[in-house]
Amino acid sequence: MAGASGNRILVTGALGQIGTELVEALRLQHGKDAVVASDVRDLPDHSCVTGGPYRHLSVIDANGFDKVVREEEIGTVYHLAAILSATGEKKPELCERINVGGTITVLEAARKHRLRVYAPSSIAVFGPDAPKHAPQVCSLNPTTIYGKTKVTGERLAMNYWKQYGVDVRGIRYPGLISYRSPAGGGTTDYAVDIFHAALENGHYDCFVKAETRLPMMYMDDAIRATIALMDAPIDSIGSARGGYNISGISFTAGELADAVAARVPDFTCDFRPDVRQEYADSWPDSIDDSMAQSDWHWKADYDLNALCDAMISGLKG
Ligand code: NAD
Ligand code: AKB
Repeated sequence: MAGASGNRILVTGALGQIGTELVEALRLQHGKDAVVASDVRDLPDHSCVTGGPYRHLSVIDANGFDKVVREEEIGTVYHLAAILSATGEKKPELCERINVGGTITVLEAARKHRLRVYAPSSIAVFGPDAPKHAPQVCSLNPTTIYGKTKVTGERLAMNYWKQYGVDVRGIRYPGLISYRSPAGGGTTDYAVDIFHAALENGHYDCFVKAETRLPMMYMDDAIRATIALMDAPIDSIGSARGGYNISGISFTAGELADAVAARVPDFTCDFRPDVRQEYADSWPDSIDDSMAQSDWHWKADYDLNALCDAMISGLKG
């Protein structure tokens, strides 16, 4: 496949939890003018808007997307725009339109303009029938709408690679924990919200049961993984290119509450499960990431203690 028409980077959904930090990391790596942040929201004071080029752009507007790719001389897209699991169950049509429709917009532009693409997947691709320690390869039968859109995204990525040679890569992120930007309507949001609530009120009502165990990861590890995958030589990328499992930390909500209580005097947590318990129960406890380890040398740095220390010192400023 011939090279892309440009060599700048476009990030979709840049004002979200991951984009806020990925744009900063990419601008440090490539220079601020080389990275165009975009989102359907307008937040004039956001660091992605004040720190470099920004375009208002909806990923379901294929013509608008094409125009931005041409005008900004884009060669690589980090496609983060999406509707996450909890919002997706409330608004299933919107979730399919943005997650599947938006990915098709990006992949079609990639085919036409010879772009490289990063399109993340999620642990939500696994359903209740998958092993609780999720392997890279197994039947993917998610029960959430969001999970179904992520399975479709992985299949689209493989199809565009096989049929058109579009270099699309992705990671099945675990629940991501960070302090710079709020979590965006997912099931794993409790693992972010608990830190804010602990420091603001000394108390948190957690919406999953104490014994709920999910794969999680500190944002710095996720950003490092994303850049490592995209920087890896094309020959090292194997059959998991549409969605590599990556493992960070696996802990229960109760263990997280205890770790927060050890750092925030008098912190208390009650567990009051709501509908999101069902989504969490359908996902694995932990992830086997041996393919990411062998293909592009992935290894997480943060354990639960390091994550809690980083969150609390980050939020205290
Ligand atoms: P987020 O909800 O925080 O951000 C998504 C951004 O997309 C928002 O800023 C929103 O305004 C934007 N957006 C929504 N509709 C849009 C549209 N039509 N056009 C352009 N932008 C639009 O999400 P995130 O946590 O940053 O997730 C980014 C990606 O990573 C998603 O694909 C998500 O599925 C995946 N992921 C995230 C996590 C996590 O824990 N954060 C875990 C697994 C996978
Ligand atoms: C969500 O909870 O929806 C996301 C995810 C794991 O994909 N954080």
